[in-house]
Amino acid sequence: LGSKKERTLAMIKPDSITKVGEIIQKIYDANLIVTKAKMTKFSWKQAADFYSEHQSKSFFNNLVQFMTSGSVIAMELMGDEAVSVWRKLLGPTDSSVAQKEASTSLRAQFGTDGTKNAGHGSDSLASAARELEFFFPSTAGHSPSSTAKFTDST
Ligand code: DGI
Repeated sequence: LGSKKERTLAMIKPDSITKVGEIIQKIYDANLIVTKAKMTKFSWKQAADFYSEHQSKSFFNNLVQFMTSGSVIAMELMGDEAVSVWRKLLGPTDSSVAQKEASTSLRAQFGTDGTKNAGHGSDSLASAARELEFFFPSTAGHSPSSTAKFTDST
């Protein structure tokens, strides 16, 4: 009754890859479940495509540099209000801001600053659909060809 099951795209960024155990524990503690997972490494183009909405920003190059600096783990999370629950677990975008908050978030615990901030979470259901398709493309064969897809380079 009243539950709103959602899916969202969560990503553990390169600075927090060694914290995967603690992060997945927090996901389950928050009553979300991991329904898909993939450990991979972004090429420059894949990271730039994933963050294309920020391409005109001053921090864009730093962001892509960081996102390609090591492995990431992309996950599909499912549960009630998964989009906002995961964003709340992450905390504020800037880890130094997160560290000043009373409640402990993943970015407060594992992030460093505005760029190295431990994780990513889709900010809406529409973003979640797009970002899940990026990492976990559907095999139905009707997805838009203009959308950059994540494919392993191995
Ligand atoms: O959804 P978020 O990751 O919380 O935030 P966002 O979609 O606005 O930005 C995406 C990423 O870009 C963010 O995780 C880190 C980087 N970023 C955003 N704003 C800034 C930034 N990096 C720096 N250095 N400075 C910023 O103001």
